[in-house]
Amino acid sequence: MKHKTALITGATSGIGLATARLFARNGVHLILCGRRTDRLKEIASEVGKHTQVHLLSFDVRNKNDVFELLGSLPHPFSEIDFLINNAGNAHGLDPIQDGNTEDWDAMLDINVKGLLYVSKAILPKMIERGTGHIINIGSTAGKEVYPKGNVYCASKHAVDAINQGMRLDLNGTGIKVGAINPGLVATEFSEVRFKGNTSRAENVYKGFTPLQAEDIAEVIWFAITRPPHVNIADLTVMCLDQASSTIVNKRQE
Ligand code: NDP
Ligand code: 8X3
Repeated sequence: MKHKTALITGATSGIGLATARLFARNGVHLILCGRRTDRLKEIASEVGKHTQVHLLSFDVRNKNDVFELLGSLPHPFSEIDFLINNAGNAHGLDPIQDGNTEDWDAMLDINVKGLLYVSKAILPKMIERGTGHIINIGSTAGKEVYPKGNVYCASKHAVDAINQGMRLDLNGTGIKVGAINPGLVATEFSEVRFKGNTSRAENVYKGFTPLQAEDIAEVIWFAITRPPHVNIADLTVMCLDQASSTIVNKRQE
């Protein structure tokens, strides 16, 4: 592939990090985003051996930072070919009646509004250039609702709707829009959901073989390397042991 530039949100761990590594090995120039600056620097020194890297440390909830930082990207990073809207997490796993309102705010502000802010900041240049590709990382939680998943599922259903809405509104602009919806992937996701309770987090992925972040990175790579006339609009990926959000073939250990 000719030299291209990708902006990846949530590049400091999990799916975003695996995607950064894969893109770098393939020579894609990278704008890597996340809040943890120390991690961004470590990752830059690793992937910087393969490609050019620009780091941006900000919280996607901070509208001013999003528009200021993404609106003043230095050349040659200002022309973005691929936007990977990946930053996000679940916060808590509680019945709706016991839900923590701060968790609700975090999920809706990060997973939904953060994705919208970043997209709005990047879109004008893509429209001007008549080309670009947005990959929205949704979830099986955006396709069905599971017990105690309430607001996280709502945030990912919103990503599903935004993905469809973007594709409708951007039709004719030359910009591709598609969602990749993973099932269970062993990342830091559950550690964040359970607020650092590692044994509870590890338990989520015990007794079966979950997806790895690299599996999703490869699917993203597949999506962005299709011929110009092909757009992967919406793709769900689960591990062999998962049939739905609630049906997972777990061995007793
Ligand atoms: P991780 O926790 O490993 O990664 C989450 C990433 O999002 C981190 O890089 C984190 O960076 C970033 N992030 C979180 N909050 C913010 C914020 N406020 N501002 C900027 N960046 C933020 O989880 P995953 O890799 O699993 O998650 C990536 C995406 O995949 C999410 O959208 C998640 O919902 C989705 N997903 C995950 C699945 C799974 O089972 N793991 C399944 C389906 C979808 P930092 O903390 O440095 O800011
Ligand atoms: C992450 C998958 O099932 O933990 O989006 O919600 S799940």
